[in-house]
Amino acid sequence: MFNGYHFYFYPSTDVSRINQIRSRIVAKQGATITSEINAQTSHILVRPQSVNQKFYDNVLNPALKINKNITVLDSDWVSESVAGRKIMNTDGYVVTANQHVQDEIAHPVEKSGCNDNDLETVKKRRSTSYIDECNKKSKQLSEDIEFKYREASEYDDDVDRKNSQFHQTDETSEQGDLYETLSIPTSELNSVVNALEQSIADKSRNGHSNYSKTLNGLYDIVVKAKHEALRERRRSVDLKLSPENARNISYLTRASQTKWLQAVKERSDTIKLFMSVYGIGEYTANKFFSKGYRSLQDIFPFVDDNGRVSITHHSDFVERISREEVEEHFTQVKSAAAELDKDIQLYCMGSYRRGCRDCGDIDIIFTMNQGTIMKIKSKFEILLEKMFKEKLAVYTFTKGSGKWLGATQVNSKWRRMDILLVPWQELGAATLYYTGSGEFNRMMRSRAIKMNMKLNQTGLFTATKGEEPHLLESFNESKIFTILGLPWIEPSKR
Ligand code: TTP
Ligand code: MG
Repeated sequence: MFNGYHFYFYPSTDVSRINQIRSRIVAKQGATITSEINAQTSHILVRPQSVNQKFYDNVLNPALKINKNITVLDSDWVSESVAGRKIMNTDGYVVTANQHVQDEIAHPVEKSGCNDNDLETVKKRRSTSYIDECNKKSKQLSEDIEFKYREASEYDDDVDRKNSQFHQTDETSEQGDLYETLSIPTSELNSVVNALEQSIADKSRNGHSNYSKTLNGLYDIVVKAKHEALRERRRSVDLKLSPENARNISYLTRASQTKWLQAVKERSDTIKLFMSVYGIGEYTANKFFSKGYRSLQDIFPFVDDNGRVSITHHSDFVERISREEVEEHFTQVKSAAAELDKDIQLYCMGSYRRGCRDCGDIDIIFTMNQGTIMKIKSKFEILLEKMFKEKLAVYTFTKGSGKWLGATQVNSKWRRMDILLVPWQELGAATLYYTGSGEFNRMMRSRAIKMNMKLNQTGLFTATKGEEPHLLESFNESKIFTILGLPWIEPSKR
C-alpha cells in the first residue's frame, strides 16, 4: 500500500511506542522508514500533541531546507489508511503552521513551546469538546467492539434493528448535534466500567491510539455518570451519547454482562474446587483466587498435609461412590470390628441410609451395646489401628474426641470415611442426626425450638425459659418423632 512512500515519524520510533508500532505496520505495507530526514523523505508523520516549537526548530525547519515539498501529516492518517485498507485522502490530516507560528519562526520569541492554538490541523477536532471528539471517532470503534464481542454477545432482532437505526443516524452524529439517550441500570455501570478499562488496556497494548482516545472519552462519561448515580442513589442513569457511542455502550453492556457472568462462573467454580480440598474454607479459597491461583496444582505448594493428600487423591474423593462400593467399605470395617468385640455395633448412615443411589462419602456410627463413651473410644482406637494394619484405613484427616475423619481404600480407590463415636444411650438422636439430610435436620431442629425444645445429635431436651433443660429422649429415634408430634418418617423421605 505504501510502496514509494518515505516516512519519518515524530516523535521518533525510539521514544514513541505508538509510532514504533505504526512504523512496523506501514513498513510491512511497503513504506520506507528512516530514522532521520533525508532528501527522499516524502512525509513527516507527527502526533499533533508533539507539534511544538521544538518540532519546528529541530525537525520541520531543517526538513524544509532539505525538501521544501515535504508533507507533514497527523500520524493518525497512516493508522486510518491501514484500518481502511486504502490510502486516505490527506485532507484533514495536513499539519500546517499558522501565521502566528510562521511569524514566530521568522522572529522567535522567548517561549519554549507553543500551545495547540499555535497550529491548526485542518481537522476541526481542536474546536470540538472532548466528548464530541470521542463521539466522532466512534464508528471504527463500534466495528471493533462489535467484532471483538460478537461471539460473546447474544444477538436478537431487536438489537440488530436498533443498531441499524444507529447507522442511519451516523451523518447527523458526525455533526455532533444529535444525541441518543441511553438508560443503563446503575447496577450495571460497574461492569461497563470494567469492560471499558479492559478495552482501554487492550487497545493501548495494541497501539490503537484513536480507539483509546474514544474509549477514554467513553470511560470518562460512564465513570462520571456512575458517581452521580451513586451519589444521588439513582437506580438508572441516562447517558447522552452519539448514536455510535450509544451503540458501543450497548455492546459493552451486553458483552460485559456475558463476560461478567463468565467471570462469576469461573470464580465460583474455582472457589468450589478449592473448597473441595480438605481444610480449605471459603476464606482461604477466595484468598487463593485473588492471588491468581486457578488450579489444584497452583495451590498445592501452599496447603498442609491434609490438603496435599486431598489434592493427590482428588479425583477419587470427588467421585460419587456407588451404594455397592459403600457396602464394600462398610463390610470391611464391620469384619475388622467383629474380630475385636461382639458388642461393637456399626451403622451406615448419611445418604446411604436415605437410600441414595450414590454417596459422597461413607458415614458410619460406631457404638457398643451398653457402652459408655470412654469404653467406645478405647475400643475404636484398637479398631482403627487394625484398619491401618490391614491397609483398609489409609489416612487420618482429623481425629476429634468423638469422631474419626479419614480415608479408606478398597480396590485401589481412596474414599472419604467419617466415623462417629456414639454412646449407646444417644444412639437414636445420633442416628437421626447422621441420617440427615442436612435440610431435614434443620427442619426438625426448628420444629423443636417452636415447641420449646432443643434437638441435637445427643438428644431431645426441654428448653423452657428459666428452667434447667432435661432430657426427653436420646436412645429411641422413633420416639423423638413422636414427641415432636410427627409420624415416623422413612429415611428415604428425609
Ligand atoms: P454428609 O456425609 O456431609 O452428607 P450426606 O451423607 O447426606 O451426603 P453425601 O452423599 O454428600 O455424603 O453428612 C452426613 C449427615 O450429617 C448429613 O446427612 C446430615 C448431617 N450433617 C448435618 O446435619 N449438618 C452438616 O453440616 C453436615 C456436614 C452433616
Ligand atoms: Mg455422607
